[in-house]
Amino acid sequence: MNDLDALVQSARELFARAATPADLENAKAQFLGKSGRMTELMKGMAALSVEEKKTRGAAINVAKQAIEAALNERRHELAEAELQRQLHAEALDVTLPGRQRGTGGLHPVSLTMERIEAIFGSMGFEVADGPEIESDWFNFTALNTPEDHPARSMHDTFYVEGGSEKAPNLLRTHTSPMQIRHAVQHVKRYKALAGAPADGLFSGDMPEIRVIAPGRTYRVDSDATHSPMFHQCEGLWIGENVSFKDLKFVFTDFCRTFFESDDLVLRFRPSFFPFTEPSAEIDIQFQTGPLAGRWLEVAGSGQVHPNVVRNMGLDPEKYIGFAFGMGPDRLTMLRYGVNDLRLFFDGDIRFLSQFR
Ligand code: 2U9
Repeated sequence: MNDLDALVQSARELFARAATPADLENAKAQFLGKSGRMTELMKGMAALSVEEKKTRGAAINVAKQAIEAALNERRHELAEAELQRQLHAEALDVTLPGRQRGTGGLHPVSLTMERIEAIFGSMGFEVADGPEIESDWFNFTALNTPEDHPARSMHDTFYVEGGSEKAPNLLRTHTSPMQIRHAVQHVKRYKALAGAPADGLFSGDMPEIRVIAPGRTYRVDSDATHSPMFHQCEGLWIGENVSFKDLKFVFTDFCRTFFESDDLVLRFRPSFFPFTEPSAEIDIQFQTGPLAGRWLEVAGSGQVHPNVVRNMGLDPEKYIGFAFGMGPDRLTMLRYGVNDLRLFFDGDIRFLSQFR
């Protein structure tokens, strides 16, 4: 191999090693630049004869063209590689599914609340609303809860700022205060219509009170079956002749509709609540399905205590009725077979989206 072939060879090798256009232009300067190898070769011709200059000149020209060709080839290669890199980086997979706006859905406990409202609505119950921060009076005193009742302790109830030491504010521990508020408003209206005194016990005529109170409630309690925030739905039916018979009928109808089970059986078990007397726990039993045969506690209930009827502004000799209270969280667990209450409040979309 002569010196020119060797030069072309080394140019090709150096160009091939250039990884970027800038590398390549630097490599080019070494051969074709002002003080590059080609210029050196040309200078070297000065000492040659005219004849020798002709052949050497022609040979150098051929070598120069070969180097330029190699340079252009490598330029194209690098440009093509850059193009491929860009195409790859900006690649669009047209077979991927498009981005869609996710479909939202109601929380499973909200679905239960809506179900409860619809079922009791069909039986003529109104839906009450009211504050989550309550006064001691509406949450405890009006509901016949004694001053020294354990539920009033700081261990069980979240007390909040505002109010006084004798009448503190708290996060409602049940939804009953909404029913007291509703009943007081109801009675006030019919007292006024009858021209009865606003502060006495009313024994005139009025339409029945039939109301449910669904909502968030709070207690100092936290484990697999208790959350510091939980839901309740209570119901109240007050009239002149409303008895346990009506409670049994209404609640049986509710449970069978809610669980879509016509042969579901109810059991009333004696119990105690300050606001009802007598009181009963309500258990249900499915005849078919995964829970068949077991007694499951679903609600508390009772005939409203005369002191509570008085606190509504009504004469308990004339007006009587029943109340019940249930936990929609627990009803949701039973309906869908969920075994941990905390799943409802963790906000994990993989769990929640199953109820859409
Ligand atoms: C008024 C008068 C009485 C509502 C009642 C219960 C029994 C009861 C529990 C069920 C599940 C609470 O969330 S829970 O643990 N509730 O056992 N609630 S009677 O009694 C009332 C309500 C309002 C004016």
